[in-house]
Amino acid sequence: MKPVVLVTRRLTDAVHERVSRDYDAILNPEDRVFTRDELIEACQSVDAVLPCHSEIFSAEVIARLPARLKVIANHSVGVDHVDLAAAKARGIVVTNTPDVLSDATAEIAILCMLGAARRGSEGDRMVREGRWTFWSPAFMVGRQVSGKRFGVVGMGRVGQVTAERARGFGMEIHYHNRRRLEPALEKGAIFHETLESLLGAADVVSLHCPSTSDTTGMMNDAAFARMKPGAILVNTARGALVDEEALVRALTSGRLFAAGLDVFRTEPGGNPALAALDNVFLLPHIGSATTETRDAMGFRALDNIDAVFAGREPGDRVA
Ligand code: 8YV
Repeated sequence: MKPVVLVTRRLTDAVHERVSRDYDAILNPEDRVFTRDELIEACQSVDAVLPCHSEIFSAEVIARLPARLKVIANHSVGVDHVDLAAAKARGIVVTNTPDVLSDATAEIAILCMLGAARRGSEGDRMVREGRWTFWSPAFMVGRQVSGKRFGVVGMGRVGQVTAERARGFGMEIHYHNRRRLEPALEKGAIFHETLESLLGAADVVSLHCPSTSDTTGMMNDAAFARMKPGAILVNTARGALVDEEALVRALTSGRLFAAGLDVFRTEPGGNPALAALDNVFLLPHIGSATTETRDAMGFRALDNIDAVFAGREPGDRVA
């Protein structure tokens, strides 16, 4: 008898094929979003679940999972939607999908940076809505990022790849991280021991750290006040890192030139107060949304499930 694996969301055909070949797979081709109770119910008869960050495994949900469920193999690098302590306490293995989405997410971070710096949303809307009736050299002037300072908050895998892309624009890399990186990984980037120090130095601040109790709301009024006047904020990590009301204040007061955001406190949906501003470039949480990366994330999650059922330690265990 093959283990039963629940795939909560619609993944790529290649991933569906592999999971259906190797397991007794329960798929969701219509991509229906489970309510909390439906998620608990759907998990009752499975040995493994392969969820996305859209399925919240709170302590309460985890308490109601069946004893047969061995692994929550997330299709995401972020695991803030899973109460890791609760899973660990119940002996449920939790894994994520690092590395494979770093390139795709770095591309989106650069898109957000450029979209914000060069007023991408404003220009796109003007042309699209037939409001482009005037041109002048003084028109739609933005910020050039070439040669400026790119500040990375959280120099993990995604942060490092994004820094590498920013180097391509001749940007000087600054970063803040819990630990200083080895010189081989640092590649000349300037380490800031405190977030405050980084914020005061960077022309673009790009968030790449996980959302934890320590980082929630870290970009607040005080943080924006420390940023260089006219700086740019990029967030492709988690909406919870940013106090969005404080960000609206920083963007309307002119303290920040612009922001490029792929993630929000409320998803799906975003924040209407941010959406009302011209100087925000917005995307709907698509950092890892490329065919290559979606395949790789699904395969990586399946590698982790394979390991658990083969009695091996999964490569990407986080609990
Ligand atoms: C995914 C993400 O789009 O990996 C993460 O943490 O937020 C995104 O890459 C999403 O989680 C897909 O399941």
